[in-house]
Amino acid sequence: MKRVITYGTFDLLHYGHINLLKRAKELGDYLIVCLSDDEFNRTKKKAQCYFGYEERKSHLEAIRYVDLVIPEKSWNQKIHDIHLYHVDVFVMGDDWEGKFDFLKQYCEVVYLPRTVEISTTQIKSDLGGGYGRVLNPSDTEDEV
Ligand code: C2G
Repeated sequence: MKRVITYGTFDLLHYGHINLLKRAKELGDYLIVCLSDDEFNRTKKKAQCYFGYEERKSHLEAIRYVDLVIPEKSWNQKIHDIHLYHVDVFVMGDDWEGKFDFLKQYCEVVYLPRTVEISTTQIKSDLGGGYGRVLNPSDTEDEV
């Protein structure tokens, strides 16, 4: 069984993410997604996720290409993960081209072309910044 791993935040899941996961799975038989948890995501200098870790995990687990979702808590866990899960292929989008070549001594490293026309940043911008999540809808003004 050829085991593939990839890492990411996958917030506001969109077809660019799905496209990456589909192609990653095509490189093997079993796809592990290491999902940035909320605390680590804050250190990645990303805006607060719209969806929390458990919600983002449930989204990924519903995708046919994904076999296992585990938490990413640090930049430095990749070598450990590769050994622990007997990973054969490490995959990332090519916005990370070269950044993980140090893993080549442990497994195959593949950078796949990003889906350039979509991004979470673009989605937020298109929504006009009204991006804050309303947790108690009763707090909002009734739409007229
Ligand atoms: N991606 C893509 N096309 C897009 C957007 C994202 O192919 N339009 C890919 C990225 O290249 C990445 C994966 O989808 O491989 C997840 O993207 P993010 O959620 O933005 O993850 P990132 O912030 O790159 O976190 O330790 C590595 C980090 O956790 C990677």
